[in-house]
Formats: sequence, structure tokens, C-alpha cells
Amino acid sequence: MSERGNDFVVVANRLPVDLETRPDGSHTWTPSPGGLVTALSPVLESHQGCWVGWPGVADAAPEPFRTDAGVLLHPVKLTESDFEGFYEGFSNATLWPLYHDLIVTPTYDRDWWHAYREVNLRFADEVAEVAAEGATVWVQDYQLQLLPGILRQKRPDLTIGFFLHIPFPSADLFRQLPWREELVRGLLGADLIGFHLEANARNFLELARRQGLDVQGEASTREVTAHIRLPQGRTIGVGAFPISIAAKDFAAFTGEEKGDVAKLREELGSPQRIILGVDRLDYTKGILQRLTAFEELLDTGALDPEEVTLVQLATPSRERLDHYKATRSKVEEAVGRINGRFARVGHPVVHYQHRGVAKSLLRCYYRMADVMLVTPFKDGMNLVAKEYVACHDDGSGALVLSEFAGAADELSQAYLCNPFDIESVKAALLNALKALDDAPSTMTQRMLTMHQQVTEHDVQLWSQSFLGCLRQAEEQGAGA
Ligand code: ADQ
Repeated sequence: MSERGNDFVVVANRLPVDLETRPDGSHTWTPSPGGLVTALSPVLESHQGCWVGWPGVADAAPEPFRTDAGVLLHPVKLTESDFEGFYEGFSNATLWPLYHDLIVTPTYDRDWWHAYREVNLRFADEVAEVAAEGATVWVQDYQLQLLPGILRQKRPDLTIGFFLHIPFPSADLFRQLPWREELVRGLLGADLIGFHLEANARNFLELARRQGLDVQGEASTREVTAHIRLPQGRTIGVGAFPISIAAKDFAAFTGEEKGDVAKLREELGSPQRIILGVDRLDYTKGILQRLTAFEELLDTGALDPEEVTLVQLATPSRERLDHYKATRSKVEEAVGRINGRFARVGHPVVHYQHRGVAKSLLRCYYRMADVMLVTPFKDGMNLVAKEYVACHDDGSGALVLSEFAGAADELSQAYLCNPFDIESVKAALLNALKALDDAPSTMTQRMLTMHQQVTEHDVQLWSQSFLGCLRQAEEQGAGA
């Protein structure tokens, strides 16, 4: 099959592959199915689909290859210096903190900006290479915000969608960015720009208004009722498309799995209540605040270390960046301190793992946990909250959720808290634990309501609604 002539192209910073080392020491690339892959596979497979992205290892680029389902994976090579400037620098030390409302201070570095532009240009070359005449290209996330604009110039025949997986900040914050106009111009190369929430879309529309653009209508969810009309006549749709998970992959526990869940509980010493946190180790996720809230509740005697256990699973993330190193060391110090103060030898009160776990095991952790603590300071959506809810089709469990996670818009039956207010996190956790004891039927109802919401609004709905609106936006707005 030809590598050119793909009618549907997904572009993301990361290609869904992992580099595996064989027993003989040689390397091979294996597909790694994540949420985005699950969402996009049906579309990729039914078209002649292609995924363009970086394979995740600097200076390496496997030959393009097809997955078993026939999707072409097309690697973009990044050098170590691209990785530092484009990925660690501009993407994760400039845009990430800026878009998460300055939880840490962004660094504005001209060399990083140049690297970001260079890499976006390189991605555009690769996409232009593989996309058929008139193809649909769906660009993902903050690392590639210049790509729609560059592609529009290179290939005006393409239909281009852009989706941002992280929040979009208020116009007042965004205007700090020295390269704000170029970035907006990049985004405006798309036919449709999608955000998780209407609030994010409104921030973008406000920014467009302030830049003197003609904005019509207001943002809504899973439909496009807001448009930006460019002076040249092209129209861009803007809307909210809340991402979700492949909910059915997290439901329906077999008898054997239920046995695994019970075993896991025993391994933790069969505490009366288990509280769980699952995150990338990122300063936006509020892991330290959560530990502090737990510690204060132990300290005052509101929680008994003989009865309650906290499990924190933290995947390593962006480990070379200073803010990430500092977050890890503060989290690990807190874990050690809490165990030192409240645990008995052989019976930790906080179990902490700084590694990813396999999806099958993660399901068991979710199902086992009586309370899930999801306390980010800011989060585009937060899939962990939805995964937890999806695992509780029996109505068990309780979710404590930050008001600042996008998921709070949909999961209103959660115990909502303000992670900036430690008393609010403590109160939400205590209320959830108390209600599990005192009002089990209300808790079951709350969980089942959330479970239905997640099941009925899964990731398939997300990709279908975005692509449906992209088709419409293209039909209505294309032209000049
Ligand atoms: P993330 O910031 O990575 O995503 P999230 O949405 O919670 O945050 O997704 C994390 C994923 O990693 C989940 O699927 C979870 O299961 C997995 N994961 C986390 N810790 C793990 C562990 N220890 N072991 C195994 N798996 C683990 C960004 C945005 C979010 C947005 C998503 C999707 O920051 O706001 O929801 O993209 O758009």
C-alpha cells in the first residue's frame, strides 16, 4: 500500500508506539493502544488512515509501518536538541504552565520558540507528504498549534481540525505570551477548533475579539454555534467537545477479576477504607495537597491509620524539568513523613508507587478503591475520574473531584472540592467517607448517575461529534 494518498490523517506529538528491547538486545517498535487510539481507530481503519507523530525516542525514527488493523504509522524524527527546545522547553515549560493558569511561572525563551516553530514546520512537511488531495487532517494538542496555519498555506485543499487537550487560559493570561499573535494565526488555519469545555472556547473567542477578529455566536457543546470570520472570507468553527474514555473497557468485571480485586485489598492489609490517587506526577495534579490533607486528618484523629489506607500511583513524567523534580521530591518527602508519623512497620498508611501500572491492574485498583481522590489545580478534562466511575457499574465507591478539573462539569454527583483550600479537600474526603457508612443507598445512586453519564458520553461520541462538526464546518466555511 502506498504511503501517500491517505484520506484521514491524525497528527499528534506522540505516535502510539513504544520502543521494546528484545531478549537479544535488539529493538522493535510495538503499537501502544491509548485512549486516543481507541477513539480514532474506527475512523482510521475505515478510511485509509494515517497517524503522524514522534515515536518518543530522540534521534530515532523507525520506517513507517502499518498496524495489524491497517493504520499507517508515520514517524517524525526529533533530535535531542528538538526535544529540549520544542518539547521540554516551549511545550512543557512555557505553554503548559501558561495554559494551566500559572501554577508555576512560565519561561519565555526565544530559542525554545524557534525550536517550536521548526518542529511544527517539520510536522507540516510530513503531513503534506502523506495526505491525499482533499484529505481530512486532525491535529492534536498544544505542541502543534502552529501546524494548522502552516498546513493551510502548504495545502489549501485539506480540511483541518484542531483539538486542544488542555485548558485554554483567559485572554488576560494568554497575552503574556510574546508570540501570541503567531500562535493564534496558527490555530486559525483550522476549519474547526475544539476545546473540552465551553469556558475554554469562550476564552479563545474573547481573545479573537480582542485581536479585532469578527466573532459571531456563542460556544456550545458538541455542535458549532460560534464562528470566527477572517477578513479573507474564510470561516472557522469553534466549539466544546468534552473528551471521554472507552467506557466499556473499564466496566464488566469478571468473577476472576473480582477475585483479583479482593486479593489486592488483602495485600494492603484489608483496611476498612482505601483511598486512591492515580496521576502523572505533574504539579498541576495537586498530589502534595492531597497528601497534606490526608496527613492533617490523621493528625487530628479524624482518620485512624489502623482503618484507612491511601494508595498513590504516580507515573513518571517530564522528569528532567526542574518543577517536576521538585514536585517529585516534595511528594516523596511527604509520603515518608506521613508513614514515619503514623504507620507501623510492615503496615504503611500511604502506599506510593512511582511507576505506571498495566491497564488490567489499574482497573482492579479503581474497583478496589472506596474513595478516589482527583484534586488537580487545573486540568483540561481528567480521564482518571472518568475511568474510576466507569469501573463502578455496581454503584460502589465515591469520587472526590476538584472543581478545577474539566470533568467536574459532567460529574456533578462527585464530592467537589477546591484544591487551593486544604480544608475543602479535607471536608470533601471526610464527607465522602462518612456517607459511604451512613447513606449507602444515596451513594450508590450518586455513583450510578455518574456511571451512566460516562457510559453514554464515551470517547466514540467525542470523536464522532468532532468529526461530524468538522465536515459541516468545511462545507459551510471553505472557500477563500
Ligand atoms: P493527562 O494530564 O495525562 O492528560 P488524564 O486525563 O488524567 O491526564 O489522563 C491520564 C491517563 O494516564 C489516564 O488514562 C490514566 O489511566 C493513565 N495513568 C495515569 N497514571 C497512571 C499509572 N500510574 N499507571 C497507568 N496509567 C496511568 C491530558 C490532559 C487532561 C485530558 C487528557 C485527554 O491534561 O486534562 O483529560 O489529556 O484529553
